[in-house]
Amino acid sequence: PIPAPRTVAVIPAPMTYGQPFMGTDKGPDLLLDAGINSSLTQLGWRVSSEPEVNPAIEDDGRSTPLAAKNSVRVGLGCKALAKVTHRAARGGMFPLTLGGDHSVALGSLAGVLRARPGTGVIWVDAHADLNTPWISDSGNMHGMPVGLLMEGMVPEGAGLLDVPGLEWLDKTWAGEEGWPKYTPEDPPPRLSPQDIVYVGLRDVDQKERDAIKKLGIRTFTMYDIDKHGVGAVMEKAVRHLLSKDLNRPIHLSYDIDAVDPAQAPATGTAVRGGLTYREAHFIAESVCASGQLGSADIVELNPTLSDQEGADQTTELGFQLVTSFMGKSII
Ligand code: NNH
Ligand code: MN
Ligand code: MN
Ligand code: MN
Repeated sequence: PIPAPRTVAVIPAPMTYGQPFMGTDKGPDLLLDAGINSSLTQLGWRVSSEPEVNPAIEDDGRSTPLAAKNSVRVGLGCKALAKVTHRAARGGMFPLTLGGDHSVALGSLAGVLRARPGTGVIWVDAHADLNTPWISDSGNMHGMPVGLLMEGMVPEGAGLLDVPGLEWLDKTWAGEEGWPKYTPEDPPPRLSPQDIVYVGLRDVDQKERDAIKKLGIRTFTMYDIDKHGVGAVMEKAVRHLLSKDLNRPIHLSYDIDAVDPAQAPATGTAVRGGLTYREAHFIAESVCASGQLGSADIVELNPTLSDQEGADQTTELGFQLVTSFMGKSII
């Protein structure tokens, strides 16, 4: 681990085109206005406050028959974000992405994986986000960040070059400022099935379930949390990633919809039967306690989808989850 004080790059990524509702773009400002930077400073971090990654990328009019809505806006927005997290991670910083809908993880994780190819991922979510434009039922790209980076998910004979906006993830990409072309030593960022664990799943599409089984991805669903308790689940989840290499960095992607709608009503795809307030925090605390957390996302806060009380409550929860995984301890 990098000696203290470590530096966190706080990156606002107000993306909302990865899902059907406006309002997810409000997330970063809500978390920043709640004082996330000063809380991080109090926790002993040096804070590098990054400029907002512009969500207002023009749609250039290219369309695709594939199921990938707003692929240009999402794809180019994620490319811009990938450059920022890549530079931060290369510089030894902790890239903390404030979403935005979960499509931003395609960018944040691509940048982190390129800088730190051995990274293991903990995906805390009601959903698996393992869709691709070839299998998605909804076409919403917030359901695809894992699928688009996962080896074995793009069908034989197809490629990411076929999706307008995602050319930068294709092996034939020509390179540009901040994101050079790929070489055998510096291949396109990809995840292997054993490099990710899911925690909190309870709403998984049929084709995602087929893929999870076929690829052998490790999952800890709400059933597992009910059966074994969140303590045992997190012990197994962290061990699964670190058994390959005790020193590998961990990326935590935290979708607020993993938490029960009673605690987190202000989100686009709330699903009943989620994490309790303490389970949600325990997950954040135990990833922090692994000592290997090197980057993270907090996503899917949408204040326009509930009343003011629910929006405030969900913002406060997201804020507290960030302080928990960034090192706040109870004593
Ligand atoms: N699986 C669904 C889809 O791909 C829902 C995804 N929604 C999310 N993901 N909120 O976290 O459309
Ligand atoms: Mn703003
Ligand atoms: Mn998600
Ligand atoms: Mn989700």
